[in-house]
Amino acid sequence: MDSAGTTTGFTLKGRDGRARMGVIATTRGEIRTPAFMPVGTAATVKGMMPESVAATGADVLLGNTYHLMLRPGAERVARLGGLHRFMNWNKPILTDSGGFQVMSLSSLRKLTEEGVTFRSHVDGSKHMLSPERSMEIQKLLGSDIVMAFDECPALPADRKRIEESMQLSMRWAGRSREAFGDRPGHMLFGIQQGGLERDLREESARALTQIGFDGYAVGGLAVGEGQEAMFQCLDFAPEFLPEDKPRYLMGVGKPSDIVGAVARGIDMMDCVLPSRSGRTGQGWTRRGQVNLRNARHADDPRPLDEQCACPCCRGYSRAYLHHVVRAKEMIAGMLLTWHNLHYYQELMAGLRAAIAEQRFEAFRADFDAGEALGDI
Ligand code: PRF
Ligand code: ZN
Repeated sequence: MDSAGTTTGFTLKGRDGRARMGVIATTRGEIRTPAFMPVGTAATVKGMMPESVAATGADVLLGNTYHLMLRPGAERVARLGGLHRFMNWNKPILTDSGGFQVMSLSSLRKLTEEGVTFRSHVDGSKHMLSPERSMEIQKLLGSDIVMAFDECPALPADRKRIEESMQLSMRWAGRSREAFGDRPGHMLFGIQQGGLERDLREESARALTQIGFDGYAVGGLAVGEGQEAMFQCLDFAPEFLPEDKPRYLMGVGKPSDIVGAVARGIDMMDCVLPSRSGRTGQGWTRRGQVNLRNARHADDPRPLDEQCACPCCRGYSRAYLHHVVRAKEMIAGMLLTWHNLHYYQELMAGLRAAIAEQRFEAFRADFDAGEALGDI
């Protein structure tokens, strides 16, 4: 309970090895952790009605400062009652702060101590983001969990570049905290940077902890280093962060990345993979990735995943999915996105139950065996 009587915050409910299970309370409902957040970049999870996203079991969505400031504009969303009302999603929303997307999507970027100026990838118009403006936009959107404004170099990068970038992000984290102020019922997360370097991850965690946040993200991973290097970094990076606050691994990942990250003490993740790959004909199952474009599915009456209770698997055959993927019908992306998000949420529910019941390693062995078997 904070001074305004609002109950927000993280309760750790169970552990198994380094894996953790808990709940984040927000004013718009609980987020069960480990949590996977579907990505709703442009005020929509592409191809899904919000009630369908909720039906997959998602407790929280991710929104993007960068995209929404460009189109339709944060002030407009605020006039229309905020992002929840605008997109008809009444559960919690976490918004990313924009720095990472500016670096990967916009053109003519200029990075200074103050912030970053850039041109929109939509219409070439000129914009500015700084810690202060990012906090203002995320407030206009009405985000429940606000991310600090940071910067993240693509890997590989030399140590000097990673160190200077991390230190800039830590100064921006201080300015983000200052600009966010005291907003009962809303949480602010800091973002650890430092590439794959142990001492820089430690320095970053110390700087963030000193500022003090409601949660802590591990940023700067899944940017080209590969799973093995990412896991090596996750063997130390999360443990520098406070134990009693949620830890969020940004932009990860495929199901095996998620299981490996949870094993290493991560509580939250987000990724476009289940939704984006659904739109290109990919299904994710207990037996790994299935490409529905493949001719072997053309006469197959079985569902994509025999064990799945989602509307796609209950109502449609692989043959049908193959047909609508090939014919580029909208329902292909809709059904596969639904299945993929459902599969991801089932995976998270399985992880949470396994941690609660102290059988995480058995769950992980089963998961690995399923992926190793492959689709048959
Ligand atoms: N910072 C922010 N958003 C992000 C990242 C980051 O480092 C990543 C890295 N995987 C994804 N999204 N602000
Ligand atoms: Zn399914």
